[in-house]
Amino acid sequence: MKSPIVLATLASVFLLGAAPAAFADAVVAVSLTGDSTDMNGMGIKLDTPVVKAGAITFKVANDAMVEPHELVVVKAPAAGDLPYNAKKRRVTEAKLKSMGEIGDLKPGEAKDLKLKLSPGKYVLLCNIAGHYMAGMQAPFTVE
Ligand SMILES: [Cu+2]
Repeated sequence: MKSPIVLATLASVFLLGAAPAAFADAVVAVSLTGDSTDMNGMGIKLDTPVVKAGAITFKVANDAMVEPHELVVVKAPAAGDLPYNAKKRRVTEAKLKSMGEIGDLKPGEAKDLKLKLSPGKYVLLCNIAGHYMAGMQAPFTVE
């Protein structure tokens, strides 16, 4: 028979373990897809495009076969498209407010990006040359 102390300890471990769920961060699953052998397959898929403001964990997976990808989170400009350098085939990040990024994710690799975001419009993108225009961009809203 277990002693009351053991039971109390088990109960408190359970409660401590369960408590954070009530204050859980928003979690967004992000799938980076596509290989340069098939630029049409390039994309960023989110399991939700809208979350509440606060701590947000992006669970970012590179689901490509051979292609490295990255994930950059920027504040969307007030109007119009993101500034783009056609020669470099990249978004001009210096002209944007970057909120955070995960660089150089290898195929099959997954990492978490934890950010605190206030309400507004954001864009998730991969800024490896050519990937943004091939479809690696996704709007994201924090409300
Ligand atoms: Cu990419």
